[in-house]
Amino acid sequence: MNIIYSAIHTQHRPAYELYDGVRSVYPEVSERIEVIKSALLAENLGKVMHPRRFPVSYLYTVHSKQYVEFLKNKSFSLSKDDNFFPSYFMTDTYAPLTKGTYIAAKEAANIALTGADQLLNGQRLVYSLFRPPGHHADSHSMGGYCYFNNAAVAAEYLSKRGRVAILDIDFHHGNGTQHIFYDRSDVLYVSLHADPSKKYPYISGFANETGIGEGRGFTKNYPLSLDISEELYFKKLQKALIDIQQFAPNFLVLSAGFDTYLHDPIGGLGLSIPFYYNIGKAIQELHLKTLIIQEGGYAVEDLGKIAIKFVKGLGGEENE
Ligand code: OKP
Ligand code: ZN
Repeated sequence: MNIIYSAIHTQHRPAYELYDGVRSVYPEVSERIEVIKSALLAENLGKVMHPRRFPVSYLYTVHSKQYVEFLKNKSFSLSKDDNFFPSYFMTDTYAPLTKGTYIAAKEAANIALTGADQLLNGQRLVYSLFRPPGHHADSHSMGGYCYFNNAAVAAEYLSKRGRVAILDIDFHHGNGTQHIFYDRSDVLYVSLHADPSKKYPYISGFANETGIGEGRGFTKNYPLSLDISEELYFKKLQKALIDIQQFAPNFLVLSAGFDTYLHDPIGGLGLSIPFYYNIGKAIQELHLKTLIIQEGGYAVEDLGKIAIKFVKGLGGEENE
């Protein structure tokens, strides 16, 4: 399995987030990605490849030019240790800008696009391994550690060549991804996540959000109770997989967040490390060309073990 990776992510290093206006530790750290990369390599599950550079116009397919330029200019204008909270183009106070934010976020999109390209060139499974994550980033706004919506950029690119299903298994609902494709019938968005009446992003992810206009029926949300068992989680996952099967896509974009893990410091749905094999396996049984897109997961010490199980379930070792 190809693992698309670049060290540029380390340039994005926010000092803190604001929780109800109070500074608190920023869990979306560089080690997350490094730990996953080392673990997958140690288990011989893949080889690292570097991304191509795509023109910035690829971002304009899902984000407004005003938003992209704002982010770029603001980020470049900052000094080395600034941790800036803009008053515009943001949905919450969990996505500060730093000097390296634009370059890292742009590189994340390059990694997602490079992975998508490899699916078009015949790969069955590719892991686009990057940070910052993307699924909370909307067409005009950053939020929840996300700046550019990497899954959406990749899905949009793939949608020119076939039908695309996005399966989002991060602990948090991907409000940005949902919104970007909300009125479209050629890209299905299916998400399993913690009940948004209890957990971030609060504003969306309810079961009655199913799409609009032509997109009606092409958004599916499975909000989950915080004390869900693995057994019930698996049943919900199977429902989500049936939705995808019925849609009969050519490509699967998998927004893979590992913050559903039992010991995750900000998420935590009680899922154990071995259970990620079962999740991966169930998804593999769809037999779709699959692009793994990194979203959340903050239990740094265990992320490597989780990623190994997940990739093994997905059949990553059968690929060279
Ligand atoms: C990003 B992703 C705890 C509050 C956390 C923001 C969550 C962003 C999650 N300090 N709120 O979906 O993993
Ligand atoms: Zn998350």
